[in-house]
Amino acid sequence: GKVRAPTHIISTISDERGEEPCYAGVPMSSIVEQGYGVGDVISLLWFKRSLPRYCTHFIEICIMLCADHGPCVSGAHNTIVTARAGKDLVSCLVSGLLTIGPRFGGAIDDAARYFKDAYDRGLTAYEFVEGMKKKGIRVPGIGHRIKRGDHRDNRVELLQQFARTHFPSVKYMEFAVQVETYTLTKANNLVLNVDGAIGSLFLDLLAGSGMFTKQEIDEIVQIGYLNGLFVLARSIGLIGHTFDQKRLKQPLYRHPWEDVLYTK
Ligand code: Q5B
Repeated sequence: GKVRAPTHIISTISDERGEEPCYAGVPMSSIVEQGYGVGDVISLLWFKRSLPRYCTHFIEICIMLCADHGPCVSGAHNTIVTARAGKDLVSCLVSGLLTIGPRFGGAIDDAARYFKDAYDRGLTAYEFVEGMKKKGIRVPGIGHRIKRGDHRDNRVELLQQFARTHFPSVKYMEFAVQVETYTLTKANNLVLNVDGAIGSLFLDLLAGSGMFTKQEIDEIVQIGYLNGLFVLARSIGLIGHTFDQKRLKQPLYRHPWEDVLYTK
């Protein structure tokens, strides 16, 4: 019989060889005719399954709420400086994206990992936070440069409100709120931030939707899918900042001397 030469690539999420491209087996015509949204496309290409409408709606809300947070955050700042240096769209975008990490926007996966581990082990918020402190690790998903206990992040409240109305269970979110209640007793800026809200609520989505096995949830959390939501969302804003600077014909950026402490 014929022996198939071993392939160099294995791919399981999409196939463009037939009449029309398919995402996780769903043909493009169905995606359009059935009115799928970007949340459905993310479900197919990232999770390889169609998720219930409340889940895809939640994903879309995350994308919309994280699309931009003004010109002053790390990502937008880098993109603006790069655009003003006359660089092309892709360079402007990636220079902003490269700031996404454990301090800025990229704490969603770690927030999910630590909240899940602590909740599943039955730790109290106090035990969890103090345990992290002993290890010298900042609690991912907690803390913000401008948000405060008395000036909460409205995005967090919107996500929580949606989940309280539509999710079968919000146990991980409730744990994150207990953590926030405790951290706020330490400092007023140690609020549950947008990364922590998405991290904890995505755990609730994974655990409560009945669409994932325990093993699949562990794999998703371990691989780290969730920072992808921030990266994808913020790309929208970073592209916007690039166009904005070019439209405004802004000159090369140079940081003012007065704002630098030159010292030995
Ligand atoms: N302390 C976010 O810090 C920030 C602590 C903590 C225990 C914590 C910090 C942090 C975890 C990472 C995280 C996502 C760096 C943030 C985002 C998207 C965004 C951004 C935007 C958007 C802020 C002062 C004292 C120190 C620290 C202690 C601080 N955080 N202790 N656990 N988590 N969080 N990132 O204000 O005793 O004085 O040494 O790393 O979740 O990125 O809008 O800007 O949409 O674009 O710089 O919303 O919280 O405070 O570093 O001066 O710390 O608080 O140990 O204690 P700050 P620091 P001490 S959302």
